[in-house]
Amino acid sequence: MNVVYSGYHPGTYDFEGTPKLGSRWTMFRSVGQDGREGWLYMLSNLGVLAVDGDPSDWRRENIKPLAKDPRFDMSEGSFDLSRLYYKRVGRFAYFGFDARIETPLPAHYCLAIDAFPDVGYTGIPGFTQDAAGNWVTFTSDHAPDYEMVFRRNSTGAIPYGNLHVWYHGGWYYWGNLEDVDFGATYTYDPKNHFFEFAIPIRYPIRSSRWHTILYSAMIYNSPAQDSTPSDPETYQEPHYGRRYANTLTELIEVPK
Ligand SMILES: [Ca+2]
Ligand SMILES: [Ca+2]
Repeated sequence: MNVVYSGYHPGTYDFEGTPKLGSRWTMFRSVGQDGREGWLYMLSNLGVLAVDGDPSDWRRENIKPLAKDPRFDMSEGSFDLSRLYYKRVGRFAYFGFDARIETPLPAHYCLAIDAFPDVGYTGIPGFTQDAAGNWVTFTSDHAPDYEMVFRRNSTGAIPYGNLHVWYHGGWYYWGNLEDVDFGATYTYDPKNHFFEFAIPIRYPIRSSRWHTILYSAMIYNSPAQDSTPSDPETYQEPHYGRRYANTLTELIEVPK
């Protein structure tokens, strides 16, 4: 289990484990005025979503999808997206989404996040690419400041989940989400066709309001194939290459 630094209070250090298995433990260290220290460990399994690729916990918690797109509206099932779930639990933001795998095609799943007004990536269709090299642009209404990019292989393995940040006019690779500095975790279960991840709320969504859209793409320079929430610029049939570049507009507000 990774351990991440999660806050500082006078006289108290607070650490929290990543929620891979649904459990959560918190470690407190306090130092008294006389210099003596005390430790407290807490473990909780109650009401916590498990990042295990099993969607049943979202149903058990009666969490409705944050965004929807029709199932089977993309002819290539390995790019079809439908339900996107979100729930904040404590210091973590949990996400889950349907990610069908029906053919040996690998895919990128990209979560674009507009966290700050008046700045972010918009791009020029067919000339500029998103953080994953996709021919995807946005409107200035919701220009993303962050992008999480997960690659799913044909076997269902997820070789990486990366965080990119838009900074001073360019995309920069920030790191792998499972690096200890981030303390995030992700899992995909090809039997359930369900992807889950959790990320500490301070990365990268610490602003008071933010909007997001999830889209699928080929792993090599393609437009967005399908998205949730639905976006009219996505496709019903696979499209490849820069001449099919698309501009996504339907970002949805995420409650904090
Ligand atoms: Ca789960
Ligand atoms: Ca769909």
